[in-house]
Amino acid sequence: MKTRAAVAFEAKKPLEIIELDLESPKAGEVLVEIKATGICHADAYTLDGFDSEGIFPSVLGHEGAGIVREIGAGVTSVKPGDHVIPLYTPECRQCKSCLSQKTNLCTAIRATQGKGVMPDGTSRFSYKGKTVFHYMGCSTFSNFTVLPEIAVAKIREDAPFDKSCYIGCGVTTGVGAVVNTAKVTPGANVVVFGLGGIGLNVIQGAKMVGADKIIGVDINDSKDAWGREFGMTHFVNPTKVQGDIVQHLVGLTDGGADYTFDCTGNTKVMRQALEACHRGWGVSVVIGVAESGKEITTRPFQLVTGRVWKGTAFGGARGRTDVPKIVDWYMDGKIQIDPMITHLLKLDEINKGFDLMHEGKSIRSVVVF
Ligand code: NAD
Ligand code: DAO
Ligand code: ZN
Repeated sequence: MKTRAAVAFEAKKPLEIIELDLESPKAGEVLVEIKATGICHADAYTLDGFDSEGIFPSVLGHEGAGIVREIGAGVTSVKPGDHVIPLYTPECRQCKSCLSQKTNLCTAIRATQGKGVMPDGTSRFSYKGKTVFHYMGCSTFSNFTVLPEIAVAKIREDAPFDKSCYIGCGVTTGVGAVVNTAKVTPGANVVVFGLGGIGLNVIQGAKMVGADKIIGVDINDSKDAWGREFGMTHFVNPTKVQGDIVQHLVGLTDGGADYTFDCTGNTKVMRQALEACHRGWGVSVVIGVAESGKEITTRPFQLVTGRVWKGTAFGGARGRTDVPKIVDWYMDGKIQIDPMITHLLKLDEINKGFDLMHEGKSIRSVVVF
């Protein structure tokens, strides 16, 4: 079949909207009609050439929602007509990682996904007879895409696609980091560094679980109002603090935060986040993805004295199990998504979505097919 898609032919060039050839799903795969897709930093990171493992030409996009249109042989967990969210972190429920119940980092299709191909080692996309590669196993910048069955979460049918797509990455990453990775407890003091599309979701996750102080830290004053909309109780702009930002936050939290989150990807901020934790028990979670080659440092005594440094991918969520629950939280009004979708675009306008992100003018731009 043919599918309209925004294709990344090479790094640092705008996406080209063209018609691609798409093969039918093979055994264990499903064809999904993508109804909406968010534009996330990882897509920009790859398109801007920062991802040393970026593969071109490819169909980017990993934050989508759509409808199953066809299933390959042996597919049993979804059927045509089911509404789904593609998962860049699949859940096979059979590999060592899935069975451990200690991580969401399923390894079933890890090797081939990283090479831009389906589990059988080939791509379903092509253009003029030449291979076009998949991206993060999702390729949601195409109106139709093929995914492994284990990489789709079946969701309720009354959830609007232009909002639920954000659960495919940003919402689950932020809210999941609070609920699954940090396991923030009611009454806790929380500090969130970086109030973009991820940090705001950490804030609303912290509010949902009953945190007491929720302190947002951002160098951009316009994030003060954004944070408060989702439950932030205090705002700190580090560029306007007299003296050391860590000491300032330790003062605000009676000796240090119970939980801190880095949502900037800046390794200096990651250190501040760790050191702003309370001695003896504070937990700092790295969510931000740093530029390749960057390293984190702190004095080991910070860890000897009981602070815990950990990280999270996709909010520690087991996609097929947890994503439908997060959709329920949204539909039940426990979390908000609508105000964070700042721009709705057509596929032809997708490059504008990247511009808005780079200019810091959007929280989330969503392309609707
Ligand atoms: P964003 O650019 O929208 O937000 C980042 C925010 O950090 C901005 O508001 C910016 O003003 C602020 N900031 C920058 N420097 C700062 C500093 N020194 N101190 C305080 N604030 C500062 O980005 P986003 O979409 O929210 O994503 C945040 C990070 O999360 C990115 O690195 C992204 O790649 C990563 N991410 C990780 C996962 C995961 O699974 N771990 C998933 C999605 C995104
Ligand atoms: O299983 O080894 C692995 C890799 C899992 C990929 C997790 C990606 C987390 C960062 C995503 C950035 C934005 C989508
Ligand atoms: Zn698995």
